[in-house]
Amino acid sequence: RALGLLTTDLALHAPSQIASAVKSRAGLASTSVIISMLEQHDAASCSAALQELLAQRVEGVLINVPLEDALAQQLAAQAQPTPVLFLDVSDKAAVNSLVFDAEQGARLGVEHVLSQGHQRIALLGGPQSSVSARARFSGWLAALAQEKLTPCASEYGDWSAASGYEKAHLLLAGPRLPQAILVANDQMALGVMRACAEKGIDVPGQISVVGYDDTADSAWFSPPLTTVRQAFKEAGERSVDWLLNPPDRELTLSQIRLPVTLIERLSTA
Ligand code: IPT
Repeated sequence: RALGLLTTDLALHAPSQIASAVKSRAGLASTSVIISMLEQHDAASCSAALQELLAQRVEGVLINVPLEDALAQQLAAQAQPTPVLFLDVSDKAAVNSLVFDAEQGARLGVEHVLSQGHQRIALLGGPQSSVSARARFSGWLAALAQEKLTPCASEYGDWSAASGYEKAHLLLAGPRLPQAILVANDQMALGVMRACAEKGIDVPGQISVVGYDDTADSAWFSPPLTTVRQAFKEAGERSVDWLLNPPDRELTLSQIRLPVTLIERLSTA
């Protein structure tokens, strides 16, 4: 048996940890996984990569690529009758999906820093081409607005630690430091902490930093990172289980929303 995994850049920690979980779980079911990695997420590249997987007679395809609703729906139609499960789409997309609750994740981060008494909060979002990055960012704004707050500064990175480092220098350039920075993923948070260290800004003494993902290395950052945990292993496992035993897809769409949790470590106080 074989499944297909169409994934975004595996050099990023989150997609690689999902791929790892998918491989392990499929292995237990004596199923191989054919991985196709996309560096570009345009319609033509996605469609061509999906076609190549289908040509290898996979019995289901998992798509972990940030996709707008229309393109996801188009790819699902292209794969018919092969079942497809999407991991990085909005919950408005009319496709089978298994996604983490971005609104909850954003709210958990905001509530955490507010509970520590911080009000001057800066935001470092992910790339605006990613639906999940946009959902986290708008979730932050909504949670802040509930407390009648707006961010004191905001920037967007590209998920990499390098972009976190670079954008942190902009967020830290104003006359008053933010009291907390909410970051859309742990890799960018790593870059933020490096920028703070270089400027002699103590984390968490002067600034609290909250990440997002809880990838395997985040407990080893210095200081260990407070972050919003997305259980990638569970997501990978459940995706494989779904694809190997899809519900009767003629009847309804499966839209599974996984909860996230706040992991409090030492980068916030
Ligand atoms: C999302 C990660 O949170 C982020 O760090 C980055 O790796 C991104 O993936 C890459 O697309 S998780 C995704 C399932 C929304």
